[in-house]
Amino acid sequence: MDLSLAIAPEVQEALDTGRPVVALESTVISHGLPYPHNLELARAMEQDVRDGGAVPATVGIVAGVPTVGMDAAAIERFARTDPLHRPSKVSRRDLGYVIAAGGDGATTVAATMALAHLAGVQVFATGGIGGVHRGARENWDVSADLTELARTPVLVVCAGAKAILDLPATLEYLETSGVPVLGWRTNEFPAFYSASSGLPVAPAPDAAFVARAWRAHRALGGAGMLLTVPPPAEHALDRAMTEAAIECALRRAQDEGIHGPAVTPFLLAALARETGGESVRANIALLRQNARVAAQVAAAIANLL
Ligand code: PSU
Ligand code: MN
Repeated sequence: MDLSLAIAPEVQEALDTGRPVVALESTVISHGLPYPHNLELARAMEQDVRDGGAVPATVGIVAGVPTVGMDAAAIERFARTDPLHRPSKVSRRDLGYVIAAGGDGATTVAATMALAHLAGVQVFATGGIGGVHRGARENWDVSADLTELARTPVLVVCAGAKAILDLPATLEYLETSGVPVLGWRTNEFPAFYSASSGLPVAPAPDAAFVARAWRAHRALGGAGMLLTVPPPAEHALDRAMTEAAIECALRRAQDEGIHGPAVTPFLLAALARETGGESVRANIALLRQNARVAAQVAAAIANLL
């Protein structure tokens, strides 16, 4: 079946000539960070990818059109997050609906992977993936990011899973799904706002190594892969303080009856308030670092071919 996918000319040209491309998601713009930090961040990440020698492709549904490589005007519109005009949060299951409805949709990790793969983009940089929520034993809240990693061949560069999640359960899920979890110069799974979680990952020394592991994984029929990058030390948050703020945010989400796709944006906003904006600064710093690492990795993959 045919689907019209809009690929920015610059992105298409890079793909045609085997040059590195890095996909970026739009949920983090429309639902993950407050305005105007989100707009600055979206622009800065594109520049970080360029500085690393790759072409950025911000992904979203723009007026019903799945788009790989959003233009500046679309990115600006997606950053204007007043409740009346905010693009909806689009995960894998929502793609068809938003395309049919002709609206704007900000794509999550899962939906961004799906569109990136369709366009032929192999590397994608984000902040933290969704995962198994705390309390999943009762509420079954497991992000579609995990099922997407199990089926769609895209290498996702991130700072682990958000600390608001159940990290051991998230790693178990990834293991069951055959999703490799590599650590960028670390053997510990990053906890998003801090570098350490006490959980193991397979250390990768450099981009060339990651590229070789990716090629072998793909050749053996594997799908998604994670490269986890510890957040920059100077912006990492104190773990005890973060944990207390998370507990508080989780209680509030429960009291207010927040569920479904609203949970993650609610918790991120609550955490930003609890930490006096520290979590937003940390989030931005690690997103930018991930964009730089992803550009290096995309270049190393292009060099293998
Ligand atoms: N990482 C961030 N901020 C975010 C997200 C990730 O730093 O806003 C978004 C991503 O788009 C991710 C989504 O895919 O949260 C997960 O949502 P859910 O748990 O509802 O699947
Ligand atoms: Mn969920």
